[in-house]
Amino acid sequence: MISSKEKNTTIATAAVHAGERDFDQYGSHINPIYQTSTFVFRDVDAGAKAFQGEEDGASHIYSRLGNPTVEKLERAIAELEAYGLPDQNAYTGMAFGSGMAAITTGIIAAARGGHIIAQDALYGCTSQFLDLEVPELGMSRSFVDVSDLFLLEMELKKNPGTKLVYIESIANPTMTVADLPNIAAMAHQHGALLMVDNTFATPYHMQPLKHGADIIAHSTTKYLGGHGSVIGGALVLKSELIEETSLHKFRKNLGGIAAPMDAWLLSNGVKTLPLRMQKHAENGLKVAQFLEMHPAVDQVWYPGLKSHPQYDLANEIMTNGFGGVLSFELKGGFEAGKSLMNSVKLCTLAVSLGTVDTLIQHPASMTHSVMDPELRLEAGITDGMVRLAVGIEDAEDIIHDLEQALEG
Ligand code: LCS
Repeated sequence: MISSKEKNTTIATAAVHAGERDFDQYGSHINPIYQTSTFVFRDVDAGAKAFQGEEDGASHIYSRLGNPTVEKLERAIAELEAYGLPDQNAYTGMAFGSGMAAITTGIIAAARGGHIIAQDALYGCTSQFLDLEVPELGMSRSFVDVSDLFLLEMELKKNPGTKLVYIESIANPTMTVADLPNIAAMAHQHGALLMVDNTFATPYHMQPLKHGADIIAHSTTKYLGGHGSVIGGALVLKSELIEETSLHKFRKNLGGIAAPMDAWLLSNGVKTLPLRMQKHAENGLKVAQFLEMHPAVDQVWYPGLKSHPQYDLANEIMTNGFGGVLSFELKGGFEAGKSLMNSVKLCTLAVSLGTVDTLIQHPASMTHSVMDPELRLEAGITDGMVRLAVGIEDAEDIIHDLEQALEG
């Protein structure tokens, strides 16, 4: 068995072997599914000992606390997010039953009782949680356009003692690329942690830990799983920060851990992440270039296009391309977008992203409909914006479908 940690491998090789440790007692090649709610104690003393070690989450007692199949996935995601870092072993992954379970548990643990400064454009449910639930849980929050570092600095000065800055490395659905090195430095200067949702970029295209982020969040539902068969989430952070924030205790008591079967499916997805992302990114760029040249299209937001406001930044901090998601607005506004979404034949009208097939959706009435409408518009999520999560079909076939739908 290759240990990707010991060998100097590429991220593609690391992904294939990520999370592996030992063979089980039968020498199973693929990680077995420990589909069990609880674990047997040899005797009462062993049970008591397992409970004494419970705080670090390492012992097997009960699958809400930890499960070997889930731990394999956790090691794999942590290895990819920390890939190439000199202190790779200092990071730990935690798997959750959904991206929202990971995000809410992480926010509550890291920012409890304090102030959070959040990006204005975020996935709709994250935005809604921060906007409406966070104040009811004894925390405060403000929203800011983090692409303007001056505004972020002002907000940090206005809220001394801010505990957490919360952003998406590539924002859903505006495709704003975060200036991670500067945002991390600024947050740290003011004593705040930086939490980054890296769902859109994945560690194949961006590794926020390398740029100073403290906590990485994922909806593993998307590219990490890759096949649209699982809802899941993950956090990756320094093991010592898990201790400081009591994150294991929060996950145990809030109860959001991933299920073994889901973790197993997700582990299979992680193995092909680089392979899939390469094709998503190649297709993403081709489709973005096609849409930008089309006479019916007003604007396209894709970090690989020169017209993207953070094109230079994206080239600096992204690796291997720019991912598979893009947003665009048609000259005919919402009505034209609606007609396009109703006319596609190969692309599927559905929310979510990161599946092998191409998905199209309307953020204002779907994924971001739960956001405060004023904040949504201020964040640049217009009523006419259409989001396309480009799949791994042949780019020419996706383009052909969009072409016929734009004519229709
Ligand atoms: N973070 C991002 C960036 C997301 O896009 C999503 C879901 C989540 C977190 C939440 O993850 P979940 O709990 O669903 O696993 N985004 C969706 C979207 O854009 N369409 O449908 C769901």
